[in-house]
Amino acid sequence: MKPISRRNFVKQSMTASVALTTPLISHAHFLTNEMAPLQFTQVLLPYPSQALEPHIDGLTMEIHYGKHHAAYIKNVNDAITAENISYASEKDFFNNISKLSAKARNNGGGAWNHNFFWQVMKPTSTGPTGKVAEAIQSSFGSFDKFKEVFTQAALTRFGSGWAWLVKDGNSLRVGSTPNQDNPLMDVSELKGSPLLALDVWEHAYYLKYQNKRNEYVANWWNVVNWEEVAKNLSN
Ligand code: MN3
Repeated sequence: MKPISRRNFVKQSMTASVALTTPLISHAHFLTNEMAPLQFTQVLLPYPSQALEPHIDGLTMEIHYGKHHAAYIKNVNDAITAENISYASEKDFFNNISKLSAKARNNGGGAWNHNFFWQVMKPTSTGPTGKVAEAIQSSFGSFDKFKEVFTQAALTRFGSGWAWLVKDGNSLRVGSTPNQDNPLMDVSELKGSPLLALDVWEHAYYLKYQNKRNEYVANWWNVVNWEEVAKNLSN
């Protein structure tokens, strides 16, 4: 091997340091991209649109997911761009929702709530087990009592909105929110970490149940994904 002169050594070190700098620059660029404005994305429907029948019909699911939810996603992202909203996460976005426009609030809620809703449903519900069953028992006394309280929240929400089961500190609570508000929003009376949600907008049930929200809610228990609720509880 040819001995390296001091001059050559300096030259080679400089080349090496340039080479080292290159990935650092592209890494910095990557970080900059990551801090680009928050964008909401629509989750894939975890099952075919007919999979929740007979409790929730396929056509309702197609319109609900493909039209209503898709529109919330598009509109919240439009609002984020138009209003230069620059929160780094969905959590920060909802934490500061009182400072944002009605368009951002309604569509941001619509985007997030439906992403959550699709995932807390599945074709065959098995009922709560393990820690979820224990938490429901200790907060509500029994599963039947919890169902009664949740059903009441869903039926007494006047007009459009959502019923929720949330974790609030060490206990579980049930409540409802109007329109597309959710318990992550700083404006929400009901606060906590969402475990389960039910959409009680007429668009969620009208084709099959018309004005009978009570039948929709009663049948919806057959499609609750308790494994997902357990996952939300452990987060
Ligand atoms: Mn809906």
